[in-house]
Amino acid sequence: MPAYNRADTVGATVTALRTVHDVLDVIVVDDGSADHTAAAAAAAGARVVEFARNRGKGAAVAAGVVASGAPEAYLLIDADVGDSASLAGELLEPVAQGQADMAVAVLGPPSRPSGFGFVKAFAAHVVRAQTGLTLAEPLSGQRAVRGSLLRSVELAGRFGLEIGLTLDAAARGATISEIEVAFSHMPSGRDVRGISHRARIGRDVYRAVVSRIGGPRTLVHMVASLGSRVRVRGRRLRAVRLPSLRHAASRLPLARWRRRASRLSAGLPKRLRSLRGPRRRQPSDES
Ligand SMILES: Nc1nc2c(ncn2[C@@H]2O[C@H](COP(=O)(O)OP(=O)(O)OP(=O)(O)O)[C@@H](O)[C@H]2O)c(=O)[nH]1
Ligand SMILES: [Mg+2]
Repeated sequence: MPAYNRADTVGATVTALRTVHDVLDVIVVDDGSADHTAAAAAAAGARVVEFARNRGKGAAVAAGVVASGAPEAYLLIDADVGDSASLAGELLEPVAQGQADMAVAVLGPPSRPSGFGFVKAFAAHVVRAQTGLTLAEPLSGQRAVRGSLLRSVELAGRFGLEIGLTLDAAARGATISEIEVAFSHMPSGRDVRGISHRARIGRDVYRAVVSRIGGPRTLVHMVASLGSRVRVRGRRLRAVRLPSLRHAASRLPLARWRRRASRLSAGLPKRLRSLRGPRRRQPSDES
C-alpha cells in the first residue's frame, strides 16, 4: 500500500485489509509523508517501509515488492480506500482461482465530481490500441497481481504505475480482467488542488506510455482519444474511423449533384446575361 500524507485513512485501510482471508502481510510504504502516516499504519498492524523524501507511487510499490519476499499474489490497494478494503478478497479471487494474472477493480461511482476523464480516456485508448483490451478503469490503483508477474516487470515511475503495469503485463501475455468491487475512495475534486493532481497523473501516464511505445505513436493516441472526449453543444464527437468515412461517402447522392451541376452550367450564359441587365449604349455606337 503506497501512502502519501494519508494519516487520516491509512489506519482504517490497514485494519480492514488485515481482516481479509489470505492476506498474510500488509506492507505500507510511506512515501516521505509530512504527517503521521507511518505511525498510523504501524499502529494498525502494518509493516512499514519509510522513504525519507517523496519518490512517487511507482517507487513506493516497487519498494513494497522488494520488502515482500515472494508471495503468490499481491494486492495493490490505495491508502484512501478505508474500511471498504475489507472487500479486497473479491479482487484476489480471480487470481487465486487461476482465471486471471491481474484483476483490476472497477470502483463504484465517485462521491463527488472528480476529473474530466481526459487522462482516463487516453489510457483506455492506448490499452485498447496496444493490447486489444477494453478497460473501463485503466488507471485503477486497486489490483490483484500474480506474484511472479509483478516481480518480473520494471514498474513505471509515479502515477505511470498502473498504465505501465497493464501494458507490460499484456506484453508478457498475461490475462487481465476487470471486476466490480464496491471499494470507496476519496477522489480529488475539480478545485485547483484536484486539477493539478490530475495534471501530474496525466504527465506520469504520458511518460510511462512514451517510454513503452515511443513519442509519435503516443501523440497519435492522444489526439484520437481527445476526439472521443470533445463535446460540441452537448454531443460527443467520436473519433472518426476510416470504415465509417467510406460508408458515409458511399451514401452521398453524387449522381444527383452531378446532374444538378451540369444543368446549372448549361444555363449559366443566359443567367449571366440577365444579371448584366439591358445593354447600355456605348459612345462608339454613335459613330
Ligand atoms: N498524491 C500522491 N500519492 C501517492 C504518492 N505516493 C504514493 N501515493 C499513494 O498512492 C495512492 C493513490 O493516490 P491518490 O492521490 O489517491 O490518487 P488517485 O486515487 O489516482 O487519484 P484521486 O482519484 O484523485 O484520488 C494513495 O494511496 C496515495 O497515498 C505521491 O507521491 N503522491
Ligand atoms: Mg485516490
